[in-house]
Amino acid sequence: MSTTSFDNLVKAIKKGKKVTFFNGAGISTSAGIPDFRSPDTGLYSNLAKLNLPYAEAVFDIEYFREDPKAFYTLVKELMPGQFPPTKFHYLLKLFQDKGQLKRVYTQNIDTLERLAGIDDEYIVEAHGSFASNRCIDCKKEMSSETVKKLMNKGIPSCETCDGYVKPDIVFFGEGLPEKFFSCWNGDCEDVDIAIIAGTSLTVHPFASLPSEVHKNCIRVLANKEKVGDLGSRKNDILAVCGCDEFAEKLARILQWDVELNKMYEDGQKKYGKQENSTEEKTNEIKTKLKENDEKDVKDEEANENEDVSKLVEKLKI
Ligand code: CNA
Repeated sequence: MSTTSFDNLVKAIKKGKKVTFFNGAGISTSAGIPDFRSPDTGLYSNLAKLNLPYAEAVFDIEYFREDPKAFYTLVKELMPGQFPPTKFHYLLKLFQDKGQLKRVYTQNIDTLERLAGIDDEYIVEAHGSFASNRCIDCKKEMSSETVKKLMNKGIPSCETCDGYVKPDIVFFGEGLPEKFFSCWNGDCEDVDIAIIAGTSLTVHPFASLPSEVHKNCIRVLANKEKVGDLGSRKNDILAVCGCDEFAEKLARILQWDVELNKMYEDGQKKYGKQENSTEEKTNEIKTKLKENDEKDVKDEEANENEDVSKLVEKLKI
């Protein structure tokens, strides 16, 4: 990833051109959420324990009707609320703040774009999200709180018709949300800069979006491997690297790095796992030692009192 290869991208951004993002699971792996297809760490390579007939069955609506257990085992691992947004997510937020975000098309269901502060009008969750849930038969909605409660007892099922309930994430065999089509119809001709990140570009129709943008569009791939037809057009830029590394590099060139780091650190404090600081740990240890010292003093006093009582008893005899 050389700096000169970024020249056209940086010039276009400085001219005020807007950016459209096309995201996949790879933008969230550094937050701790596994993607589908990375060897060893991806969900598909870790599904053996679920005894599925084939890996994709876990997100297949017909298989879910037969046996929803595998899906709900995974849900516990993927459920939002456990993961903080990454540097890449905050790069999108920076583009929004600068007025240069056109749209974020995401295949992700983890809602981390929202958590990073991207407004609803910019986000197209092509494969739905965990934000809402409904019965697969009568379509009655169920709140996420109720789903979480019922999940502790087994598979959530509808209070009205007893059908299984699932989050509104799009399974194989289901249609994409209307917003995906309406936004893309309007945006398609109008994408000047496309950043395609963290996706294997294998799930259609999403996978074909980057090839539908106009010929003069600057298409940038930020991914650990080369995917799709990226690299086949003269304006294409290939950044074959981690998404966060890409975000850091672009922010540095645009001199947005201080803002990016601040946003990321604030996000870690707000949504990251709360590791106690060294100072807090030292204070905890000091408090424990003090408590132990006080207990020792009390024990000694108790022993002394016991000795005195025994002596008094003896003297009585
Ligand atoms: P995928 O097929 O698993 O591909 C991920 C791609 O990202 C691969 O090309 C990897 O090489 C690449 N990659 C992984 N980590 C990084 C990284 N740190 N930096 C750069 N590149 C990286 O996932 P897709 O998104 O292409 O597949 C579409 C599926 C995945 C959608 O239906 C999603 O719903 C589904 N999914 C979403 C999540 C999530 O919401 N976080 C997690 C797992 C799967």
